Amino acid sequence: MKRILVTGATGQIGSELTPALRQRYDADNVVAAGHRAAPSPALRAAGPFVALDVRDAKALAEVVRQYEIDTVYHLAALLSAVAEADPPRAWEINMQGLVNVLEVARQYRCAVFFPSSIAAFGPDAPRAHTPQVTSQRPRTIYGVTKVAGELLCDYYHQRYGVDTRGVRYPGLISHVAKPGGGTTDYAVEIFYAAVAGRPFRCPLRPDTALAMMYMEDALRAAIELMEADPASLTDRNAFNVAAMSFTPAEIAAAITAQVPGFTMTYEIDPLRQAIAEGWPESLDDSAARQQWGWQPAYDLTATVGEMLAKLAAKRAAGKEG
Ligand code: AKB
Repeated sequence: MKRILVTGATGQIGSELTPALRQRYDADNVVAAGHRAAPSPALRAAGPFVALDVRDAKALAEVVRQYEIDTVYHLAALLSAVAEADPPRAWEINMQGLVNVLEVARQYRCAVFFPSSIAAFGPDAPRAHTPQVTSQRPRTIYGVTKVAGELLCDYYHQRYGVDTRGVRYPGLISHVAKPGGGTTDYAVEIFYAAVAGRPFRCPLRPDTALAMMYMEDALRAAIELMEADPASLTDRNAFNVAAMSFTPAEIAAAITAQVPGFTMTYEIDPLRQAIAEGWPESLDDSAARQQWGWQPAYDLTATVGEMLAKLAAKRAAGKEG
């Protein structure tokens, strides 16, 4: 049985990946680590929790030693827009955190999952069906840390034999934890407005298409890649994974079809707009499909249906404002 550490367990992906891993590998075998001393009562009650700053290499090594960890899902990171507000801090958290994880993985022979992002591409890469191997010249500090992280994970695999694996996530949509400080966050926030009966002010222009994915697909991608037979993996890191592509106008139309009174106006955030214009609108994920059988389950219609239903249920239970 695996012994897993999830860094960033209180974040957007971690809040859902941690319970999914606990269900699959038994709660006691999955240690949730977050920088917040007070995680949700559900996260703390459901299995081991440690307060951990991934920049603290010693504390990280101690957790890995103490819990006899053999696999790290390293999710702790700042997202694109918030990283742009303080690039040195973003470098420290996103890069130093990863270096610490890889070093501890080398020492304790752990496998490592590292999520890269569509942010690893820049404006000179093809925006449609962006290939897995193409120019990567991102213009955000977040993207720079993602490209460097992909390369570093490959380096630790080639140089030290660390079992590093990773995907490039599109914008992620989920009803559990809200994202914080990303460029694709609008595609989550729009649902909270729709369910609350509020108009939504969109920070991106109506025709800005971006690659997106529902969280259930994202969790499955991480778990399936980590469970894939290493013999079938020609690549290790930076697998493009795709699910859907839409513009703000298209998602608004899909929501209006189910919430007839819903309205959206535009208040363009120049930072987010500029970032989005440099990112892929869709990805070529043929390598992931061929090497480990990747297949998304949720398209835009399924995502909209699920998000509206889940958030409406939360709201009815008084859990969402
Ligand atoms: C962001 O918008 O920063 C993230 C991402 C695409 O990596 N959701």
